[in-house]
Amino acid sequence: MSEVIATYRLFDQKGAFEKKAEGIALGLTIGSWTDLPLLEQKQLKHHKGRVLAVRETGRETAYGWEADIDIAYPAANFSADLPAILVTVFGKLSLDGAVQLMNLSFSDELARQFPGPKFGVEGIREKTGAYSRPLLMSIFKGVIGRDLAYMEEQLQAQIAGGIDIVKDDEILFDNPLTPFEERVKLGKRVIEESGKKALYAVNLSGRTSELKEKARKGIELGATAFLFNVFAYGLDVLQELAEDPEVNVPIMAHPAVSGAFTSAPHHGFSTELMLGKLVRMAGADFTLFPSPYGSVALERSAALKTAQMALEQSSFKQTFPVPSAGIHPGLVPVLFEDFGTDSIINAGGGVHGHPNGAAGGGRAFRQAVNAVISGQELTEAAKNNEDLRLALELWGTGK
Ligand code: 1AE
Repeated sequence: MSEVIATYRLFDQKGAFEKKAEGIALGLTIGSWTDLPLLEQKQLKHHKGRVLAVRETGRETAYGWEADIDIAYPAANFSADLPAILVTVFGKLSLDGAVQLMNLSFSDELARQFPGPKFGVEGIREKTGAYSRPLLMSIFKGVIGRDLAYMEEQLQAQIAGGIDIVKDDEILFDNPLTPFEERVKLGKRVIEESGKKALYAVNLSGRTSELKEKARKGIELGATAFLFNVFAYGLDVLQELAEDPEVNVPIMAHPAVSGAFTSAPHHGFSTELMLGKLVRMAGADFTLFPSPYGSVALERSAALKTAQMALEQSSFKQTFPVPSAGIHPGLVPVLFEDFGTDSIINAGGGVHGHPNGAAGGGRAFRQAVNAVISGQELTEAAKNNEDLRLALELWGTGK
């Protein structure tokens, strides 16, 4: 049967969870807060949510005892799009105090309605020519209020330092000093002049109704990737872009705003569901999320589960996990240990803040990656690699 199974985390008194689960299964489908005497048996059979499991975890929290419950919702209740699915499984329930939506499992028939990434990990490796190592990504920094000449200098330095992908800062929107189309042209020219296979993810921003046209125009002018603030727009907008055959460049999902839905310990969506599973289904080729040890830290288990959901075996191509924020070369060994080769090391301050500028920052990261691959300690590698030495001196090693 085509259905979606929702896993919730509930908080209540011990032994109260079966009744609560039944209340949710009925309340989010054909029931109400009071008995509806005219419910038909046929309706109940075809449309009521089914409680599949109730697992008390044995943990006591500030909101009471904890339990995870699974409820299956028949696909007959909703249209095959994420807005309808999210409202079905978590609509009014999300407003009802301490409750978390931890995961969603889609039947194959339902999953087939979603695009997944167009390029995924393999496609991005082909585009950048970078195999058997994590990719390196950096972020334009301090660009607001600066002109194209400043961006050009930054882009040249980042690419010269060996960065594979450069992205706009998520807070850089269309503006008179560095308009979208001019940034795209600049990116294309600088990358071509470098002779490298780097990508530049320009921030696709503006009104929702203008995005597709803007994306097409960007591609016509040479855009190689788009950065997209998916949680300010909604997952369905990402899906619309990913499904458009003319939007034939990778899309990078930025986590800005997602914390408003995911960060509370007993409320909202799990991080891994939003930033791992759903952005992948909706078509993101990359997913950025806070690393467990940077400046905007995410709990380690949530960061690891996010990467796992982005990469795990499924009918969709793999989405590249990009643990980010506060990353510097001294963190490369722990990034490797936690996220492995199929991940992207992403840094803004950790590239541009290097004493030898962004080129030095890029080189320091590459030296750190090479050291880890060859089984060398960073402090040992730093003896023969000046940029790495300077980075470690400035930011230290490890978490
Ligand atoms: C979680 C997203 C990180 C991001 O977009 C960003 O701009 C990070 O900057 P740094 O590396 O912390 O300077």
